[in-house]
Amino acid sequence: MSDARLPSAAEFNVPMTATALTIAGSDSGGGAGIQADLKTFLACGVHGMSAITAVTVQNSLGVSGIYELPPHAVAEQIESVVTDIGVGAAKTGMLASAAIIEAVADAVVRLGVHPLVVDPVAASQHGDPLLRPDALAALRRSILPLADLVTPNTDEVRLLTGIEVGTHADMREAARALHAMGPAWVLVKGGHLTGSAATDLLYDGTGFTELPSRRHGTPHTHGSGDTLAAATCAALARGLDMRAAVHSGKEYVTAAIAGSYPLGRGLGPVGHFWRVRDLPGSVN
Ligand code: PXL
Repeated sequence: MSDARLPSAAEFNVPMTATALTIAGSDSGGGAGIQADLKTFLACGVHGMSAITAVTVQNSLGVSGIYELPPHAVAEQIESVVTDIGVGAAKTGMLASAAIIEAVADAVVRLGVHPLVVDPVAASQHGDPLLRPDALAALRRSILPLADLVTPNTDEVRLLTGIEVGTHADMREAARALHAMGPAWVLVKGGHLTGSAATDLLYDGTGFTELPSRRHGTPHTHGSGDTLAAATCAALARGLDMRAAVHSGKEYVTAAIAGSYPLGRGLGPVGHFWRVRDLPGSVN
């Protein structure tokens, strides 16, 4: 359904309702991926939409199957919602393959999807790969230059830059290296570092801002990275500037981690309910 005469994003519907689009994979266990993003969008007050890249077969014990969608099907989902409903902000999560990455990058450019938060998802919390190894180069080349914000954890930093982050100085070096790959803003997440504070580092090419928060000693943090990126995306869709949006995203995910809960026999999810939890029979 491509049409070379498509109008620019400014000519598409400017929605009265704040809208956000997630371009990501489905988690059948409901804790991460598309499911985490849509719950986050709801809790953060925006109308959530999805372009599914892959369906994972997954529960609290891990990922046992991945079914990728055809790249053109991913692009068509993006085009469909952009050209009718309008997209106030978008985020990417699991992109699975180089072919899907190229299709997403092409659609983002052609349709003027903006602002774009890129969570460079490479693996699940159990270590199950969610990105083909040959797709890393495509992520670097085709998606990072389109990102208004990229939100890697320390494992993703190593894959993208080769930098092994162990200290705050390493985080700064990594932020500089990532910024040189094209994104306007970089948020290096320090949650995997040891220490009592889970400090993240925000960098816009000129100044560093450290975003400390209390570390919660729970193993049930499945979907926390997706949730941070989605909450930041929702805040951008509601018109906040990047710095305020990242603070808002961090506030939402920190409370969601504090409200995480065990589920199944493995790793439970973060609690997305905390802004809507005073309902009879709610989970927490
Ligand atoms: O949390 C990263 C992530 C993203 N997307 C999907 C996932 C996961 C982690 O398991 O399953 C679909």
